[in-house]
Amino acid sequence: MLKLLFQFIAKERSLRNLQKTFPSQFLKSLTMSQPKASVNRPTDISRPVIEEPNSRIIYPEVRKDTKVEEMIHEYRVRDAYRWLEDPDSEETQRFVSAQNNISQPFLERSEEWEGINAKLTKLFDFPKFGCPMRHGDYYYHFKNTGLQNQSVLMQQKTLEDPEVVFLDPNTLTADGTTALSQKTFSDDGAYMAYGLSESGSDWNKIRIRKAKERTDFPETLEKVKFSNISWTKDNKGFFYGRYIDQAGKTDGSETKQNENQKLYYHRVGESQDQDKLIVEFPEHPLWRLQTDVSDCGKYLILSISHTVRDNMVYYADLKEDEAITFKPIVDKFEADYDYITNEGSKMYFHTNKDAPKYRVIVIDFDNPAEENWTTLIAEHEKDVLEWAKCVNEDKLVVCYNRDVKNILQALDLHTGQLIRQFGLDIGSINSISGKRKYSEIFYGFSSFLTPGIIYHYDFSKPVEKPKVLRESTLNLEGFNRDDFSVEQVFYRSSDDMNIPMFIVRRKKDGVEPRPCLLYGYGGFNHSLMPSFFITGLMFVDTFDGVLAFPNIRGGGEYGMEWHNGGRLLNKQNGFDDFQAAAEYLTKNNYTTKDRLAIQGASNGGLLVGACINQRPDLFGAAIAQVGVMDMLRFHKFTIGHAWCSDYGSPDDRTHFSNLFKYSPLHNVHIPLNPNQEYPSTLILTADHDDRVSPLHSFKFAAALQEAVRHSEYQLNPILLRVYTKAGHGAGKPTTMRINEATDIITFLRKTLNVDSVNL
Ligand code: X98
Repeated sequence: MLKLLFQFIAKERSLRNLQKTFPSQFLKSLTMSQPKASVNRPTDISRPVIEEPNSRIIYPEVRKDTKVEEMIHEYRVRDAYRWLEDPDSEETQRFVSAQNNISQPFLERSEEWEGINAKLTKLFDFPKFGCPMRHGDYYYHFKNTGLQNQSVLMQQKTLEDPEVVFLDPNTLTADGTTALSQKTFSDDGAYMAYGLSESGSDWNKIRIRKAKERTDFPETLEKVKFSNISWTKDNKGFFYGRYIDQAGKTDGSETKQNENQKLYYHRVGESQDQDKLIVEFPEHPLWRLQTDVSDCGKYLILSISHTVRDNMVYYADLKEDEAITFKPIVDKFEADYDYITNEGSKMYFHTNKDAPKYRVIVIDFDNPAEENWTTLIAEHEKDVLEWAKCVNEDKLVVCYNRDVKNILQALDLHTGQLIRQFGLDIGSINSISGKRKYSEIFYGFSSFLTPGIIYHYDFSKPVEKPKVLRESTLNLEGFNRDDFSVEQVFYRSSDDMNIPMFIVRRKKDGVEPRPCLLYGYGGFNHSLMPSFFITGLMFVDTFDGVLAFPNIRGGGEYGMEWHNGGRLLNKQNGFDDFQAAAEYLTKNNYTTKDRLAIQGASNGGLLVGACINQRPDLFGAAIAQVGVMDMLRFHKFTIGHAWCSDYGSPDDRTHFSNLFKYSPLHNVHIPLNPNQEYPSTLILTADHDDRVSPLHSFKFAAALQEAVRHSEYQLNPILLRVYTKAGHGAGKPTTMRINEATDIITFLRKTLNVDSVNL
């Protein structure tokens, strides 16, 4: 088989090139309908796994509903697996069981699983810390002793005092599936409003805890989603957003579109039905609302979004016993504006308005016309200004992204002049805490070989250097970080752009090629920064492998131009960049096709899905986690409509035809020669993922398995694993994280051409 593949690799052509050789009519039928041989087979999706002697997997028969066919724009679109969009139907549940009945024996019940799980458990088992935060009379920080399912929020009088448990989510459910999803303290630190999320869902239940007594008020606020919490400075209550009208289930397993978020004010100690409606926009059901109470306490700043980029800004004066009436400051969706702080009516915002690499501007709310806006920190020529935070009365701590490495500085709030540079290794700032009224700050740093360092700096002691307050180190016997190297290379894209890529591997000369894990995201203005990635490190250590992190277009690594270069009608650029990374790694002898695995989650799951359709010849294995796979219908479920800023709307003809070209579900092919064989593919999703509904993975897996079922060229397995009581990723208990990582590494061990195994 391998020899055959090598022969055909000489004739490598992209599938998009290859598609040109087929009549388009034929391609449509490949993607939309199914091979005739299986049309009349009985639906039997509950039978046990059968592995044939040559290891070909017999996939469950999945019903194809040929009646579901629509004309959208001028395209005739069949959707044979539309029925899988109903998470509650018995048939969908049988599909899930049948898929797990294949994937679980292949993964968890294989002989490799236990050993890999034991090593991953050791890798995860080291103490982890969050940044301390000062609120009123106490400091708080998150701590995980190593294998606790959820990190525990600790409270201390001073940084030297003994710590006590303030809130331990592990006590809330035995399996650790209730997570502390957000928390915001009142200005005086007397109360903490906190959100709990169950089974990984985006839904939150808000409760309020007293700092001194460490007990809760009786009320619980429900139907809260995509909301921050902003306390009024009188410490009596806070603003938050809720979807009060959402009917039916709201446990995260539903797919219903989230509409009509409304802003409420909650007074501590009262029940939720007494909450005051502050503002709603019934004529704009998709708008989402976030608020800031200004540092001076006099203004309520309302940020309105309808996608995941660009927001409008309104504000209201907060006067006791007066109605809250908003006035617009920015009334167009054309840029991002993030409130930083204010001095009287002069409001500081972090924005990309006329500044693709971001700047800090000052808007005087008493004189808000755009021509009167001033720039405090001008856009940098090369570096992206990721965020700015006001501390110690008159300082701004700012974080830049320079060629995918973070730079941290303190600037003067009034002049923008540099006050201090905080030296950092190659890596990223993953947390910051500090307040305008306090002189001290804490910041968290991590990188590929650095699990986490918490630094402490006090502006009242300017001659002192930042101190390491806490540092996490791995406990794995025989693992020495000095044995590994991190390098950054720049490779050329197909259209001659320079794409950065981090490469992590054991320092060892002359032992190439090696197994390689290529991880990507490429979207939503999100930068894939050097950070601690346990699955990746496990891959490098266990298989003597290479971990590659390319910063493909669509992300925010070089600001809006980089983002725009890989979104909407340019989305294909990100896929091409990822494929070019694979070619760079094989051409430069880091790896070979049969040792190269790709991995991505969420928008990165889409990346993986698109790439295995377009260039199956490039990869040996693929892991697609919680991916967006149906690009013609993503906007219909939960928060999917908000992603039209990256993907375009399927309701628009031009965008529809662009989406149709790369939508993983609609570009599945039957392998007709060895070059078209799909890599071994593991599709992962979870039953409470209400960010990217599991229906995307279900439909894609069903279409893939159907397409390869009778292909003599497809020996690589295509598996779907659906986790229970889990969501998109945030708040996942450690046990589940370890088990998922074990499934991934087991899959790669079994399917990639790996010759060295260090377990
Ligand atoms: C989202 O969909 C973000 C969703 N989201 C919001 C807002 N708040 C959130 C709070 C917690 C979790 C998610 C939140 O939109 C929000 C609320 C009010 C105003 C503005 C925003 N994202 C994309 C995602 O998850 C990528 C970036 C974040 N995707 C999944 C894109 C494709 C796959």
